[in-house]
Amino acid sequence: MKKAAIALLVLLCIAMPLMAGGSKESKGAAAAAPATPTLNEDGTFHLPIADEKTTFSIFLNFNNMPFDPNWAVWQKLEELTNIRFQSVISQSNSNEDEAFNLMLSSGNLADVVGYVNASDLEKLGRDGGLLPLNDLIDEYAPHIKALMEEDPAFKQYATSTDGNIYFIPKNQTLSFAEFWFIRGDWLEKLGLEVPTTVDELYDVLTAFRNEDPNGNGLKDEIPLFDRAGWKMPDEYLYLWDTSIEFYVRDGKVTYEPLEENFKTGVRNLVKWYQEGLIDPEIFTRGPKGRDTLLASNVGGCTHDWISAVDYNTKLPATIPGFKMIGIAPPADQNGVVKERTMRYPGVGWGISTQCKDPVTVMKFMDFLFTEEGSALMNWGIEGESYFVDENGSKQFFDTVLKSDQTPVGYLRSIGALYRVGMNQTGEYELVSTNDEGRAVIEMYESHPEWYDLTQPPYADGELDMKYLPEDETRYERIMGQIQPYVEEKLQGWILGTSDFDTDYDSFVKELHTRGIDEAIEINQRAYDYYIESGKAN
Ligand SMILES: [Ca+2]
Repeated sequence: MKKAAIALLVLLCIAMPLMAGGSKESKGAAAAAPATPTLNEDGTFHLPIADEKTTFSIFLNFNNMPFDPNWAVWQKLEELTNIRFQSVISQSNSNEDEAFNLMLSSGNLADVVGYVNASDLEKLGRDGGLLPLNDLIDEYAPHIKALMEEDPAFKQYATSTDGNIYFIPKNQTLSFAEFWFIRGDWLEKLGLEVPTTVDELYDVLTAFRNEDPNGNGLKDEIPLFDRAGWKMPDEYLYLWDTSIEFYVRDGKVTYEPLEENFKTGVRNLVKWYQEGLIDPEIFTRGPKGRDTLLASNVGGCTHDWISAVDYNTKLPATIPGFKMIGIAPPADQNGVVKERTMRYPGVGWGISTQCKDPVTVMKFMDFLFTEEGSALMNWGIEGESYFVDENGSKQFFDTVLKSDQTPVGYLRSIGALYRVGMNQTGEYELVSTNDEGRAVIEMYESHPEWYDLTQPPYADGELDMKYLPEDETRYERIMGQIQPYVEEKLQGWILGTSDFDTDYDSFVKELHTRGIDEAIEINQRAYDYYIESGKAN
């Protein structure tokens, strides 16, 4: 939602020409296009998809990686399908939102468009920029169609509140997302137990701060750090069961800054920061923070993806005994253990109304859901990144497992695991991680009660829900006033430039003035819709 406001303003300016120029005509063309079926008569996928080399333009910039047709996986896909995607974003571009808004304001949409935010893609669809894919899926995407029939959650995520499917999501087959990790060797060295509650965590972090676990004689440890601090400034508020977002309690949407837990959480966060338990650069360090802090032997504890244990393979050579261990989420102040982050179907890609041959693109999108397409997107190239062992199981080569990057980082560098519609099987996480990684995955998987499955997907720290079109504009306008304000206030309290208890009442008043009550109502409608559409499937 945060990014949506700017996109919206720009989109309002170009919605008219898009609607006038495109959608109906293209839809008609799609339906009328003479096309061979996607499958051969024996049920195998008909390759190549295009008889001659065909190029489509594409807008995609995942994790600051603009799409690159020269990635090995996409070279292979091109070889198999005769389809090439040419990025409309330059390789040096690192700002996805800016690039997206720029494309919208130019009025020239790429043939294929993927974006970080499902609601922005759906809005683009409703405004006539993306094709409804429902009929195309029906006719030309048998694998996607079958998955939607098998997996109602996948279909629910793909379907906009107007009933149209504007993008093919990334399907995830595992529930776990992030885990808690701590330096196990530091615990041992200081004779400490694994912390199981937020108070015990406080004691352990304090010991990390004061007792020189890295043994260099300097008080240089950064007990708690997070490479997502720049985009999820409230991630540590989860420790006190709160955040700066909406959250559902007993079927009622609440805005957490208005709730009691928020006060407990922020007061503690301020204290932890002041006492040097939290990375002083948490807001600015950026995505490379984990590499830096672990490699320099100062980072102590973090909440992150499984790749945090990859350092156990890489770092002991330079940091003897280095060991990150996975621990259960520390129980909050009420004794409840909860893990807020969960895997959910992710955003994928759609076809713009300016695309001249949507049928061919649809077939390509379907190919990624075949076994062969799935292997490429999850494992990379056979013989280069993986092999099939004598039991018929895929195994990564050391090129992947012992890469200078993390295994996931390596796979992404060849174009696998990109943010497109595909089946993300997650096997790569189990296969590519080490014993510690498998142990923590098993621990979290064996505790489904840590996950609140009644919550809508929690994406990058925000509930990911679909808004009714009439609500969406209003909602984004309100949150455009609230979100930056709250983030700024939180940052000020933590950094100590303003005092939380002095500010709180006027802060709450300001939230009401800026329309938080209406935003809660809109979210309640979105949540009720989420529950209802789930039942309908
Ligand atoms: Ca030290």
